[in-house]
Amino acid sequence: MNASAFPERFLWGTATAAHQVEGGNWNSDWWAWEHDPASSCIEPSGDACDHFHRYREDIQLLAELGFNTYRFSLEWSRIEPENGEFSIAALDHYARMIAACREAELEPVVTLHHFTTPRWVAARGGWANAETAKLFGRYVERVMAQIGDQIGLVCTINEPNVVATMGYLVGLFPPGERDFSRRTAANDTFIDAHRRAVEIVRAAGPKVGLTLAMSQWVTLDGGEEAVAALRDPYEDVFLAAARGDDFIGVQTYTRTRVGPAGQLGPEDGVETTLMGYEFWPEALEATIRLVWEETGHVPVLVTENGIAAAEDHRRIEYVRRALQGVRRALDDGIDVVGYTHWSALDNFEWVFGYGPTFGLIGVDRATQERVAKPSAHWLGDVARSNGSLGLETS
Ligand code: GCO
Repeated sequence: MNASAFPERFLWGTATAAHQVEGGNWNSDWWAWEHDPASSCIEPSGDACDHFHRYREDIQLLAELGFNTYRFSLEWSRIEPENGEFSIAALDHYARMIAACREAELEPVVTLHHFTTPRWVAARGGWANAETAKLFGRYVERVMAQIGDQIGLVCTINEPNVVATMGYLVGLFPPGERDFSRRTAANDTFIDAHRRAVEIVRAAGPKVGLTLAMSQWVTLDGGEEAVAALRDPYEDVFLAAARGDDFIGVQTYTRTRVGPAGQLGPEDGVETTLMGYEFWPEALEATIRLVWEETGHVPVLVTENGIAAAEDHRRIEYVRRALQGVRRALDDGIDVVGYTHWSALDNFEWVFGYGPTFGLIGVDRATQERVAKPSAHWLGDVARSNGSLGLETS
């Protein structure tokens, strides 16, 4: 492959989410969910990676590894702990994180909502309540007033498709409901919240988009109707809502096979990851192409991609192949602006707890000691060389 086919100023980074790394996020619906015996959570998040206190060292380490970007999220339940009551201390904390990124020469990519919702919002009906879009808008106004001039890129809502589906249809995320019409209501509220946030963020200066969980759909014979039924409320409605945005965040982990009876498990003989997903790095390229077409050419930022793996060399192989796909997409003229790997640190993987390790950097759960894995050094070198080293076909 040719050296350095990546555009100048391509963003190379890693991603985290507040609740998965900060620790002590007791005021969110997820903390309550983790401690609810009715949930399927296998363990609580606890101190997580104590990133709330250790962010400076973590950001420094990411910069030393060679990255130029860090994607992280703000925790709404810290910034607005009760209805209309804003914490200046929490806002100052995130302003310090942004400043730490700037000092380390990492472009901050800031997500405003990553799965967690303040308990007081959840108590008012959460995302199935249309009013939540207005509450979210007020929070975004307050955040932008404080830090809008310090950031270049803002993701409004992380994977609203997952939160709506897992929380209101599948019952695995809070509030644990299983009702198709409640999922539709949550979709609608998320789309309204996103549109409001886009206006507010744009007025403050940064570029703005949402991020979506995407999958490479593989339709087996007779599965056409089933795949359309799955895709429409999960993907298509949000792709339509993202048209005209400054970028769209693509988050892809694997492919999904669908037959006449619906979604199928992994194909016999295909390697699986610790999440039970098929090891399928080419899914990233397929979803970038799909998103580019479906949104009418909104620039793509890969906001998440990676695997949970005990054997780190499988992560390197996965990311190498995924990035080769990104390069093919670029070669075909698709505007891919960056890649933030999921994840910087081994962290709290929601209902699955600390078992699935997605991190480039390992975290000792007792001492919080960080150890950069070989994949961290490898991807950092890829980043430093702007993709001209490390991506050769093996
Ligand atoms: C997501 C999730 C992450 C998960 C990751 C791995 O946005 O999909 O934000 O929080 O940890 O996807 O499953």
